[in-house]
Amino acid sequence: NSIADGANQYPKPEHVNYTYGTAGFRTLATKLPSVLFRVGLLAVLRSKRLEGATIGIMVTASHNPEPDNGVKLVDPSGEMLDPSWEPHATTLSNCPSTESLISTFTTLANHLRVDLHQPANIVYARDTRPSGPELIKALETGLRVFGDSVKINDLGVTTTPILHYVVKATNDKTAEYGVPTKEGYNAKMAKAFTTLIGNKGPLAPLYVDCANGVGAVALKDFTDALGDLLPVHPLNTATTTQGALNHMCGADFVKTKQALPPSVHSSGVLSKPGSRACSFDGDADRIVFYYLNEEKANFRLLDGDKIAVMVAMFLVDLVVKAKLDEEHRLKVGVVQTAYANGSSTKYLTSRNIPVTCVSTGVKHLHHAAQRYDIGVYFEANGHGTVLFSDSAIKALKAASPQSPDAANAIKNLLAFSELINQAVGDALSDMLLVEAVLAHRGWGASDWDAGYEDLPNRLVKVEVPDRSIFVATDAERKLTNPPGLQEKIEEVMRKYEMGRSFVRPSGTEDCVRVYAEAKTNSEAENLALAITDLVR
Ligand code: 16G
Ligand code: ZN
Repeated sequence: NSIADGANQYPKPEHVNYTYGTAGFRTLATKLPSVLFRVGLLAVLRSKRLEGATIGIMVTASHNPEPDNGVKLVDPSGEMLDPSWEPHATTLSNCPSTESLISTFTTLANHLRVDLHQPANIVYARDTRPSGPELIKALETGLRVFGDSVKINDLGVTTTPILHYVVKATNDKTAEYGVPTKEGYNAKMAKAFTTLIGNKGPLAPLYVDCANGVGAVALKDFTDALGDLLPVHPLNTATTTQGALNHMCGADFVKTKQALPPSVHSSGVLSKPGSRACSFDGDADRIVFYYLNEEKANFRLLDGDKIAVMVAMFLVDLVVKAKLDEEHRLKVGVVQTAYANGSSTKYLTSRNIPVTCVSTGVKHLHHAAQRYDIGVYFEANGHGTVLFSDSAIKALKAASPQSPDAANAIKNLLAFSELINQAVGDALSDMLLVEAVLAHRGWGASDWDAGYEDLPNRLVKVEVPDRSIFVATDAERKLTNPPGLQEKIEEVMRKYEMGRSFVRPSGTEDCVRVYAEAKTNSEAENLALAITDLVR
Protein backbone atom coordinates (compact mmCIF):
# COMPACT_ATOMS: atom_id res chain seq x y z
CA ASN A 1 0.00 0.00 0.00
CA SER A 2 1.22 3.48 -0.82
CA ILE A 3 0.33 6.98 0.28
CA ALA A 4 -1.61 7.34 -2.96
CA ASP A 5 -3.80 4.30 -2.31
CA GLY A 6 -4.62 5.42 1.23
CA ALA A 7 -5.18 9.03 0.22
CA ASN A 8 -7.58 7.94 -2.52
CA GLN A 9 -9.41 5.72 -0.08
CA TYR A 10 -9.73 8.61 2.41
CA PRO A 11 -10.13 11.80 0.34
CA LYS A 12 -10.31 15.15 2.11
CA PRO A 13 -13.84 16.53 2.08
CA GLU A 14 -14.14 19.82 0.22
CA HIS A 15 -14.78 23.09 2.03
CA VAL A 16 -13.47 21.87 5.35
CA ASN A 17 -10.54 23.62 6.98
CA TYR A 18 -8.83 21.72 9.77
CA THR A 19 -6.69 23.10 12.58
CA TYR A 20 -4.60 21.18 15.07
CA GLY A 21 -5.53 23.16 18.17
CA THR A 22 -5.30 22.82 21.96
CA ALA A 23 -7.22 19.57 21.79
CA GLY A 24 -5.65 18.26 18.57
CA PHE A 25 -8.14 17.89 15.72
CA ARG A 26 -11.73 17.87 16.86
CA THR A 27 -14.95 18.03 14.84
CA LEU A 28 -17.85 15.90 13.61
CA ALA A 29 -16.58 12.32 13.29
CA THR A 30 -17.82 12.07 9.69
CA LYS A 31 -15.32 14.75 8.68
CA LEU A 32 -12.36 12.97 10.19
CA PRO A 33 -11.33 9.83 8.23
CA SER A 34 -8.91 11.69 5.93
CA VAL A 35 -7.43 13.43 8.96
CA LEU A 36 -6.83 10.12 10.74
CA PHE A 37 -5.06 8.69 7.70
CA ARG A 38 -2.79 11.73 7.57
CA VAL A 39 -2.18 11.77 11.32
CA GLY A 40 -0.91 8.21 10.87
CA LEU A 41 1.62 9.49 8.33
CA LEU A 42 2.71 12.33 10.59
CA ALA A 43 3.08 10.13 13.67
CA VAL A 44 5.38 7.84 11.71
CA LEU A 45 7.42 10.84 10.55
CA ARG A 46 7.77 12.05 14.12
CA SER A 47 8.77 8.63 15.43
CA LYS A 48 11.32 8.13 12.65
CA ARG A 49 12.66 11.63 13.25
CA LEU A 50 13.20 10.65 16.90
CA GLU A 51 14.98 7.42 15.92
CA GLY A 52 12.07 5.14 16.64
CA ALA A 53 10.93 6.64 19.95
CA THR A 54 7.34 5.63 20.63
CA ILE A 55 4.67 8.19 19.67
CA GLY A 56 1.10 7.99 20.97
CA ILE A 57 -2.16 8.67 19.13
CA MET A 58 -5.43 9.16 21.02
CA VAL A 59 -8.78 9.12 19.23
CA THR A 60 -11.28 10.97 21.40
CA ALA A 61 -13.42 14.08 21.61
CA SER A 62 -13.33 14.18 25.40
CA HIS A 63 -16.41 15.98 26.77
CA ASN A 64 -17.90 16.78 23.35
CA PRO A 65 -21.20 15.20 22.23
CA GLU A 66 -21.18 11.68 20.87
CA PRO A 67 -21.27 12.53 17.11
CA ASP A 68 -17.95 14.39 17.46
CA ASN A 69 -14.57 12.79 17.53
CA GLY A 70 -10.97 13.92 17.48
CA VAL A 71 -7.35 12.89 17.46
CA LYS A 72 -4.21 14.08 19.14
CA LEU A 73 -0.58 13.04 19.22
CA VAL A 74 1.49 12.27 22.30
CA ASP A 75 5.25 12.85 22.36
CA PRO A 76 7.75 10.27 23.71
CA SER A 77 7.88 11.91 27.16
CA GLY A 78 4.14 11.32 27.48
CA GLU A 79 3.45 15.04 26.98
CA MET A 80 1.40 16.67 24.23
CA LEU A 81 2.92 16.89 20.73
CA ASP A 82 5.71 19.47 20.52
CA PRO A 83 3.97 22.71 19.49
CA SER A 84 6.44 23.25 16.64
CA TRP A 85 4.91 20.19 14.93
CA GLU A 86 1.30 21.34 15.27
CA PRO A 87 1.46 23.38 12.04
CA HIS A 88 2.72 20.28 10.18
CA ALA A 89 -0.37 18.41 11.33
CA THR A 90 -2.56 21.27 10.14
CA THR A 91 -0.78 21.48 6.78
CA LEU A 92 -1.02 17.75 6.03
CA SER A 93 -4.68 17.59 7.00
CA ASN A 94 -5.59 20.39 4.58
CA CYS A 95 -3.88 19.13 1.41
CA PRO A 96 -6.77 19.16 -1.07
CA SER A 97 -5.68 16.25 -3.27
CA THR A 98 -3.68 13.03 -3.27
CA GLU A 99 -0.94 14.69 -5.33
CA SER A 100 -0.60 17.64 -3.01
CA LEU A 101 -0.57 15.32 0.00
CA ILE A 102 2.28 13.28 -1.46
CA SER A 103 4.34 16.30 -2.41
CA THR A 104 3.70 18.04 0.93
CA PHE A 105 4.61 14.89 2.82
CA THR A 106 7.85 14.52 0.85
CA THR A 107 8.78 18.17 1.35
CA LEU A 108 8.03 17.89 5.04
CA ALA A 109 10.13 14.75 5.45
CA ASN A 110 13.06 16.49 3.76
CA HIS A 111 12.63 19.74 5.59
CA LEU A 112 12.45 17.96 8.95
CA ARG A 113 15.44 15.81 7.99
CA VAL A 114 13.60 12.55 8.58
CA ASP A 115 15.46 9.39 7.61
CA LEU A 116 12.64 7.18 6.35
CA HIS A 117 14.80 4.08 6.88
CA GLN A 118 14.61 4.59 10.63
CA PRO A 119 12.20 2.37 12.56
CA ALA A 120 8.98 3.81 13.99
CA ASN A 121 6.92 2.81 17.02
CA ILE A 122 3.33 3.88 17.49
CA VAL A 123 0.86 3.17 20.28
CA TYR A 124 -2.77 4.18 19.92
CA ALA A 125 -6.12 4.00 21.66
CA ARG A 126 -9.66 5.26 21.34
CA ASP A 127 -12.53 6.17 23.63
CA THR A 128 -15.98 4.49 23.51
CA ARG A 129 -17.47 6.60 20.68
CA PRO A 130 -19.24 4.53 18.01
CA SER A 131 -17.22 6.32 15.31
CA GLY A 132 -13.95 5.09 16.87
CA PRO A 133 -13.44 1.80 14.98
CA GLU A 134 -13.86 3.39 11.51
CA LEU A 135 -11.41 6.16 12.39
CA ILE A 136 -8.90 3.67 13.78
CA LYS A 137 -9.09 1.83 10.43
CA ALA A 138 -8.19 5.05 8.60
CA LEU A 139 -5.35 5.63 11.03
CA GLU A 140 -4.00 2.09 10.57
CA THR A 141 -4.08 2.56 6.80
CA GLY A 142 -1.76 5.54 7.29
CA LEU A 143 0.55 3.58 9.57
CA ARG A 144 0.72 0.64 7.14
CA VAL A 145 2.04 2.76 4.30
CA PHE A 146 5.52 2.28 5.73
CA GLY A 147 5.35 -1.51 5.94
CA ASP A 148 7.42 -3.40 8.46
CA SER A 149 9.43 -0.39 9.58
CA VAL A 150 6.47 0.62 11.77
CA LYS A 151 5.66 -1.35 14.90
CA ILE A 152 2.21 -0.75 16.30
CA ASN A 153 0.67 -1.33 19.71
CA ASP A 154 -3.13 -1.06 19.76
CA LEU A 155 -4.42 -0.40 23.29
CA GLY A 156 -8.03 -0.68 22.17
CA VAL A 157 -10.63 1.22 24.19
CA THR A 158 -8.69 3.12 26.86
CA THR A 159 -8.61 6.51 28.56
CA THR A 160 -6.42 9.35 27.34
CA PRO A 161 -4.21 9.34 30.48
CA ILE A 162 -3.55 5.60 30.21
CA LEU A 163 -2.35 6.14 26.64
CA HIS A 164 -0.05 8.95 27.85
CA TYR A 165 1.25 6.69 30.63
CA VAL A 166 1.99 3.83 28.26
CA VAL A 167 3.86 6.15 25.88
CA LYS A 168 6.00 7.56 28.71
CA ALA A 169 6.66 4.15 30.27
CA THR A 170 7.52 2.57 26.90
CA ASN A 171 10.13 5.23 26.22
CA ASP A 172 11.62 5.11 29.73
CA LYS A 173 14.58 2.86 29.12
CA THR A 174 15.43 2.68 32.84
CA ALA A 175 12.02 1.04 33.34
CA GLU A 176 11.71 3.06 36.56
CA TYR A 177 8.49 4.78 35.58
CA GLY A 178 6.51 1.55 35.38
CA VAL A 179 5.45 -1.39 33.26
CA PRO A 180 4.17 0.02 29.93
CA THR A 181 0.72 -1.57 30.01
CA LYS A 182 -2.70 -0.73 31.43
CA GLU A 183 -2.17 -3.48 34.02
CA GLY A 184 1.21 -2.00 34.88
CA TYR A 185 -0.39 1.38 35.47
CA ASN A 186 -3.16 -0.04 37.65
CA ALA A 187 -0.68 -2.05 39.70
CA LYS A 188 1.52 1.00 40.18
CA MET A 189 -1.38 3.17 41.37
CA ALA A 190 -2.84 0.42 43.57
CA LYS A 191 0.50 -0.09 45.30
CA ALA A 192 1.05 3.63 45.93
CA PHE A 193 -2.52 4.12 47.15
CA THR A 194 -2.23 1.15 49.51
CA THR A 195 1.01 2.60 50.92
CA LEU A 196 -0.70 5.96 51.47
CA ILE A 197 -3.89 4.66 53.03
CA GLY A 198 -2.38 1.84 55.08
CA ASN A 199 -4.62 1.13 58.05
CA LYS A 200 -6.70 4.28 57.43
CA GLY A 201 -8.93 2.18 55.14
CA PRO A 202 -11.40 1.10 54.06
CA LEU A 203 -12.51 4.65 53.26
CA ALA A 204 -16.06 5.98 53.03
CA PRO A 205 -17.88 5.03 49.80
CA LEU A 206 -17.28 7.25 46.80
CA TYR A 207 -19.80 7.72 43.96
CA VAL A 208 -18.23 8.19 40.55
CA ASP A 209 -20.11 9.59 37.54
CA CYS A 210 -18.26 8.09 34.57
CA ALA A 211 -20.05 10.25 31.94
CA ASN A 212 -21.09 6.98 30.24
CA GLY A 213 -17.61 6.93 28.80
CA VAL A 214 -14.35 5.07 28.83
CA GLY A 215 -13.68 6.09 32.43
CA ALA A 216 -16.25 3.45 33.42
CA VAL A 217 -14.05 0.76 31.89
CA ALA A 218 -10.85 2.09 33.44
CA LEU A 219 -12.49 2.49 36.84
CA LYS A 220 -13.75 -1.09 36.84
CA ASP A 221 -10.31 -2.44 35.85
CA PHE A 222 -8.66 -0.36 38.53
CA THR A 223 -11.03 -1.23 41.38
CA ASP A 224 -10.64 -4.91 40.50
CA ALA A 225 -6.89 -4.42 40.96
CA LEU A 226 -7.23 -2.38 44.17
CA GLY A 227 -9.58 -4.47 46.31
CA ASP A 228 -11.74 -3.02 49.12
CA LEU A 229 -9.58 -0.13 50.32
CA LEU A 230 -11.86 2.38 48.58
CA PRO A 231 -15.48 1.30 48.04
CA VAL A 232 -16.24 2.88 44.68
CA HIS A 233 -19.80 3.06 43.31
CA PRO A 234 -19.74 3.80 39.59
CA LEU A 235 -22.67 5.75 38.08
CA ASN A 236 -23.37 6.53 34.42
CA THR A 237 -21.53 3.55 33.02
CA ALA A 238 -23.73 2.99 29.92
CA THR A 239 -20.86 2.96 27.43
CA THR A 240 -22.85 1.22 24.69
CA THR A 241 -26.14 3.12 24.97
CA GLN A 242 -26.50 5.36 21.94
CA GLY A 243 -26.36 9.07 22.75
CA ALA A 244 -25.55 8.58 26.43
CA LEU A 245 -21.92 9.71 26.35
CA ASN A 246 -21.51 13.05 28.19
CA HIS A 247 -25.25 13.58 27.97
CA MET A 248 -26.50 15.42 31.07
CA CYS A 249 -23.57 14.06 33.07
CA GLY A 250 -19.81 14.16 33.37
CA ALA A 251 -17.30 16.73 34.61
CA ASP A 252 -18.03 19.32 31.92
CA PHE A 253 -21.76 19.24 32.59
CA VAL A 254 -21.24 19.65 36.35
CA LYS A 255 -18.69 22.45 36.01
CA THR A 256 -20.59 24.47 33.41
CA LYS A 257 -24.04 24.01 34.90
CA GLN A 258 -22.73 24.17 38.47
CA ALA A 259 -25.27 21.48 39.26
CA LEU A 260 -25.66 17.76 39.92
CA PRO A 261 -26.20 15.51 36.92
CA PRO A 262 -29.93 14.65 37.05
CA SER A 263 -29.01 10.96 37.23
CA VAL A 264 -26.91 11.52 40.34
CA HIS A 265 -29.62 13.67 41.86
CA SER A 266 -32.37 11.11 41.31
CA SER A 267 -30.19 8.24 42.55
CA GLY A 268 -30.32 9.92 45.95
CA VAL A 269 -26.78 8.80 46.77
CA LEU A 270 -25.77 12.25 47.98
CA SER A 271 -28.61 12.73 50.40
CA LYS A 272 -26.83 10.75 53.10
CA PRO A 273 -24.86 13.26 55.22
CA GLY A 274 -21.14 13.16 54.50
CA SER A 275 -21.51 11.60 51.05
CA ARG A 276 -19.37 12.88 48.24
CA ALA A 277 -19.20 12.17 44.54
CA CYS A 278 -17.06 13.01 41.57
CA SER A 279 -17.52 13.23 37.80
CA PHE A 280 -15.08 12.20 35.07
CA ASP A 281 -15.29 13.58 31.56
CA GLY A 282 -15.69 11.43 28.41
CA ASP A 283 -12.02 10.38 28.16
CA ALA A 284 -11.31 10.48 31.91
CA ASP A 285 -8.67 13.19 31.98
CA ARG A 286 -10.80 15.65 33.97
CA ILE A 287 -12.43 15.34 37.38
CA VAL A 288 -14.53 17.51 39.69
CA PHE A 289 -15.95 16.58 43.09
CA TYR A 290 -19.14 17.76 44.79
CA TYR A 291 -21.46 17.15 47.73
CA LEU A 292 -24.66 18.53 49.20
CA ASN A 293 -24.34 21.03 51.98
CA GLU A 294 -25.88 19.55 55.13
CA GLU A 295 -28.23 22.29 56.27
CA LYS A 296 -29.72 23.30 52.94
CA ALA A 297 -28.82 20.39 50.69
CA ASN A 298 -27.22 22.99 48.40
CA PHE A 299 -24.98 21.73 45.64
CA ARG A 300 -21.34 22.49 46.43
CA LEU A 301 -18.71 22.14 43.71
CA LEU A 302 -15.12 21.13 44.48
CA ASP A 303 -13.45 21.91 41.15
CA GLY A 304 -9.88 21.93 39.86
CA ASP A 305 -9.04 25.02 41.93
CA LYS A 306 -10.25 23.38 45.12
CA ILE A 307 -8.20 20.27 44.29
CA ALA A 308 -5.07 22.34 43.57
CA VAL A 309 -5.34 24.29 46.81
CA MET A 310 -5.94 21.26 49.02
CA VAL A 311 -3.20 19.20 47.37
CA ALA A 312 -0.63 22.02 47.38
CA MET A 313 -1.25 22.83 51.05
CA PHE A 314 -0.92 19.18 51.94
CA LEU A 315 2.30 18.66 49.98
CA VAL A 316 3.82 21.77 51.58
CA ASP A 317 3.03 20.30 55.00
CA LEU A 318 4.66 17.01 54.03
CA VAL A 319 7.78 18.80 52.77
CA VAL A 320 8.04 20.68 56.06
CA LYS A 321 7.52 17.47 58.06
CA ALA A 322 10.14 15.71 55.97
CA LYS A 323 12.64 18.27 57.37
CA LEU A 324 14.81 18.14 54.33
CA ASP A 325 17.70 20.54 55.01
CA GLU A 326 17.31 24.10 53.74
CA GLU A 327 19.29 23.36 50.63
CA HIS A 328 16.78 20.70 49.67
CA ARG A 329 13.70 22.48 50.97
CA LEU A 330 11.61 21.56 47.98
CA LYS A 331 9.62 24.36 46.48
CA VAL A 332 5.95 23.55 45.95
CA GLY A 333 4.25 25.86 43.44
CA VAL A 334 0.85 26.03 41.78
CA VAL A 335 0.04 26.76 38.14
CA GLN A 336 -3.38 28.12 37.22
CA THR A 337 -5.08 29.85 34.30
CA ALA A 338 -7.08 33.06 34.25
CA TYR A 339 -10.19 30.95 34.90
CA ALA A 340 -8.97 30.07 38.41
CA ASN A 341 -11.33 31.57 40.93
CA GLY A 342 -9.79 34.71 42.43
CA SER A 343 -10.38 33.35 45.93
CA SER A 344 -8.19 30.32 45.26
CA THR A 345 -5.30 32.45 44.02
CA LYS A 346 -5.63 34.79 46.99
CA TYR A 347 -5.73 31.87 49.41
CA LEU A 348 -2.52 30.39 48.02
CA THR A 349 -0.56 33.62 47.80
CA SER A 350 -1.57 34.65 51.32
CA ARG A 351 0.00 31.37 52.47
CA ASN A 352 3.21 32.05 50.57
CA ILE A 353 2.64 29.40 47.96
CA PRO A 354 3.87 30.75 44.63
CA VAL A 355 1.27 30.83 41.86
CA THR A 356 2.00 31.09 38.14
CA CYS A 357 -0.76 32.03 35.70
CA VAL A 358 -0.50 30.71 32.14
CA SER A 359 -2.67 30.46 29.02
CA THR A 360 -5.49 27.92 28.81
CA GLY A 361 -4.56 24.40 27.70
CA VAL A 362 -2.81 21.55 29.46
CA LYS A 363 0.49 21.93 27.61
CA HIS A 364 0.99 25.44 29.00
CA LEU A 365 0.26 24.41 32.57
CA HIS A 366 2.43 21.32 32.29
CA HIS A 367 5.47 23.25 31.13
CA ALA A 368 5.12 25.90 33.80
CA ALA A 369 4.74 23.24 36.49
CA GLN A 370 8.03 21.67 35.43
CA ARG A 371 9.78 24.76 36.74
CA TYR A 372 8.92 23.91 40.36
CA ASP A 373 10.41 21.06 42.44
CA ILE A 374 6.84 19.97 43.02
CA GLY A 375 4.48 21.66 40.58
CA VAL A 376 0.75 21.38 41.17
CA TYR A 377 -1.29 22.38 38.14
CA PHE A 378 -5.03 22.39 37.63
CA GLU A 379 -7.44 24.17 35.35
CA ALA A 380 -10.65 25.12 37.12
CA ASN A 381 -12.44 22.66 34.81
CA GLY A 382 -10.61 19.73 36.42
CA HIS A 383 -7.66 19.04 34.09
CA GLY A 384 -4.51 18.67 36.13
CA THR A 385 -1.84 16.76 37.94
CA VAL A 386 1.27 17.19 40.11
CA LEU A 387 4.79 16.99 38.69
CA PHE A 388 7.79 15.95 40.78
CA SER A 389 11.11 17.09 39.29
CA ASP A 390 13.94 14.57 38.94
CA SER A 391 15.95 16.48 41.50
CA ALA A 392 13.04 16.41 43.96
CA ILE A 393 12.81 12.63 43.62
CA LYS A 394 16.56 12.34 44.02
CA ALA A 395 16.52 14.49 47.16
CA LEU A 396 13.67 12.43 48.62
CA LYS A 397 15.43 9.15 47.90
CA ALA A 398 18.75 10.37 49.29
CA ALA A 399 17.33 11.97 52.45
CA SER A 400 18.35 10.55 55.82
CA PRO A 401 15.39 11.39 58.06
CA GLN A 402 16.12 12.14 61.72
CA SER A 403 12.73 11.11 63.12
CA PRO A 404 9.97 8.60 62.40
CA ASP A 405 7.75 11.55 61.45
CA ALA A 406 10.20 12.79 58.87
CA ALA A 407 10.70 9.27 57.52
CA ASN A 408 6.96 8.90 57.18
CA ALA A 409 6.61 12.20 55.34
CA ILE A 410 9.31 11.18 52.88
CA LYS A 411 7.73 7.80 52.33
CA ASN A 412 4.38 9.50 51.65
CA LEU A 413 5.84 12.07 49.27
CA LEU A 414 7.44 9.27 47.26
CA ALA A 415 4.17 7.33 47.26
CA PHE A 416 2.34 10.43 45.96
CA SER A 417 4.87 10.75 43.15
CA GLU A 418 4.02 7.16 42.18
CA LEU A 419 0.27 7.59 42.54
CA ILE A 420 0.09 10.72 40.40
CA ASN A 421 0.30 10.47 36.62
CA GLN A 422 3.46 12.39 35.65
CA ALA A 423 2.59 12.51 31.95
CA VAL A 424 -0.82 14.19 32.04
CA GLY A 425 -3.76 14.68 34.40
CA ASP A 426 -5.83 11.55 34.99
CA ALA A 427 -9.31 11.58 36.53
CA LEU A 428 -8.66 8.19 38.12
CA SER A 429 -5.27 9.04 39.58
CA ASP A 430 -6.51 12.49 40.68
CA MET A 431 -9.49 10.83 42.35
CA LEU A 432 -7.12 8.68 44.39
CA LEU A 433 -4.94 11.70 45.13
CA VAL A 434 -7.92 13.58 46.57
CA GLU A 435 -9.07 10.55 48.55
CA ALA A 436 -5.58 10.01 49.97
CA VAL A 437 -5.25 13.64 51.06
CA LEU A 438 -8.73 13.63 52.63
CA ALA A 439 -7.86 10.41 54.50
CA HIS A 440 -4.60 11.88 55.80
CA ARG A 441 -6.27 15.08 56.89
CA GLY A 442 -9.18 13.16 58.37
CA TRP A 443 -11.49 15.41 56.36
CA GLY A 444 -14.88 15.03 54.73
CA ALA A 445 -15.97 17.06 51.71
CA SER A 446 -17.24 19.98 53.81
CA ASP A 447 -13.90 20.29 55.69
CA TRP A 448 -12.14 20.42 52.34
CA ASP A 449 -14.63 23.02 51.09
CA ALA A 450 -14.18 25.21 54.18
CA GLY A 451 -10.74 26.51 53.10
CA TYR A 452 -12.05 29.40 51.02
CA GLU A 453 -15.30 30.54 49.44
CA ASP A 454 -15.41 30.84 45.65
CA LEU A 455 -16.24 34.28 44.30
CA PRO A 456 -19.49 34.13 42.33
CA ASN A 457 -18.63 33.87 38.64
CA ARG A 458 -20.06 33.61 35.15
CA LEU A 459 -18.74 32.21 31.90
CA VAL A 460 -20.47 33.44 28.76
CA LYS A 461 -20.03 32.15 25.22
CA VAL A 462 -20.31 34.98 22.70
CA GLU A 463 -20.68 34.34 18.99
CA VAL A 464 -18.91 37.00 16.97
CA PRO A 465 -18.47 37.43 13.22
CA ASP A 466 -14.68 37.02 13.41
CA ARG A 467 -13.02 35.84 16.60
CA SER A 468 -9.53 36.20 15.10
CA ILE A 469 -9.64 39.94 15.78
CA PHE A 470 -9.52 39.17 19.51
CA VAL A 471 -5.89 38.86 20.55
CA ALA A 472 -5.08 38.08 24.16
CA THR A 473 -1.86 38.62 26.09
CA ASP A 474 -0.57 38.29 29.66
CA ALA A 475 -1.73 34.67 30.07
CA GLU A 476 -4.99 35.65 28.35
CA ARG A 477 -5.91 38.13 31.08
CA LYS A 478 -5.84 41.12 28.73
CA LEU A 479 -6.64 41.95 25.12
CA THR A 480 -4.25 43.80 22.83
CA ASN A 481 -6.80 43.81 20.02
CA PRO A 482 -9.34 45.18 19.03
CA PRO A 483 -7.72 48.50 19.93
CA GLY A 484 -9.24 50.23 22.95
CA LEU A 485 -11.40 47.33 24.08
CA GLN A 486 -9.19 46.40 27.03
CA GLU A 487 -9.42 49.94 28.44
CA LYS A 488 -13.20 49.77 28.21
CA ILE A 489 -13.26 46.39 29.95
CA GLU A 490 -11.16 47.74 32.79
CA GLU A 491 -13.32 50.80 33.14
CA VAL A 492 -16.40 48.59 33.62
CA MET A 493 -14.53 46.21 35.93
CA ARG A 494 -13.60 48.99 38.30
CA LYS A 495 -17.27 49.61 39.07
CA TYR A 496 -17.65 46.17 40.67
CA GLU A 497 -16.41 45.20 44.09
CA MET A 498 -13.78 42.48 43.63
CA GLY A 499 -14.68 42.55 39.95
CA ARG A 500 -12.45 40.73 37.51
CA SER A 501 -13.22 39.93 33.93
CA PHE A 502 -11.37 38.89 30.81
CA VAL A 503 -12.17 38.05 27.22
CA ARG A 504 -10.38 35.46 25.09
CA PRO A 505 -11.02 33.71 21.79
CA SER A 506 -11.81 30.03 22.30
CA GLY A 507 -9.21 27.57 21.09
CA THR A 508 -11.78 24.84 20.46
CA GLU A 509 -14.97 26.53 19.28
CA ASP A 510 -15.88 29.38 16.97
CA CYS A 511 -16.65 31.87 19.74
CA VAL A 512 -15.23 34.30 22.25
CA ARG A 513 -15.46 33.56 25.97
CA VAL A 514 -16.22 36.15 28.62
CA TYR A 515 -15.36 35.35 32.22
CA ALA A 516 -16.49 37.55 35.09
CA GLU A 517 -16.34 37.28 38.84
CA ALA A 518 -17.40 39.68 41.57
CA LYS A 519 -18.40 39.86 45.19
CA THR A 520 -22.02 38.84 44.77
CA ASN A 521 -23.95 36.66 42.37
CA SER A 522 -25.85 39.54 40.83
CA GLU A 523 -22.71 41.64 40.44
CA ALA A 524 -20.95 38.75 38.67
CA GLU A 525 -24.00 38.44 36.41
CA ASN A 526 -24.12 42.14 35.64
CA LEU A 527 -20.41 42.38 35.04
CA ALA A 528 -20.56 39.44 32.60
CA LEU A 529 -23.46 41.08 30.77
CA ALA A 530 -21.75 44.46 30.59
CA ILE A 531 -18.54 42.97 29.19
CA THR A 532 -20.51 40.81 26.74
CA ASP A 533 -22.14 44.00 25.44
CA LEU A 534 -18.70 45.50 24.83
CA VAL A 535 -17.58 42.43 22.88
CA ARG A 536 -20.62 42.12 20.61
C1 16G B 1 -8.92 22.11 25.49
C2 16G B 1 -7.84 21.89 26.52
C3 16G B 1 -8.34 22.28 27.89
C4 16G B 1 -8.87 23.69 27.89
C5 16G B 1 -9.90 23.87 26.80
C6 16G B 1 -10.26 25.33 26.64
C7 16G B 1 -6.18 20.13 26.62
C8 16G B 1 -5.92 18.66 26.68
N1 16G B 1 -7.45 20.49 26.56
O1 16G B 1 -9.99 21.24 25.69
O2 16G B 1 -7.26 22.16 28.78
O3 16G B 1 -9.45 24.00 29.12
O4 16G B 1 -9.35 23.45 25.57
O5 16G B 1 -11.19 25.45 25.62
O6 16G B 1 -5.26 20.94 26.62
P1 16G B 1 -11.52 26.85 24.96
O7 16G B 1 -10.25 27.38 24.36
O8 16G B 1 -12.57 26.55 23.97
O9 16G B 1 -12.01 27.76 26.05
ZN1 ZN C 1 -11.03 15.08 28.44
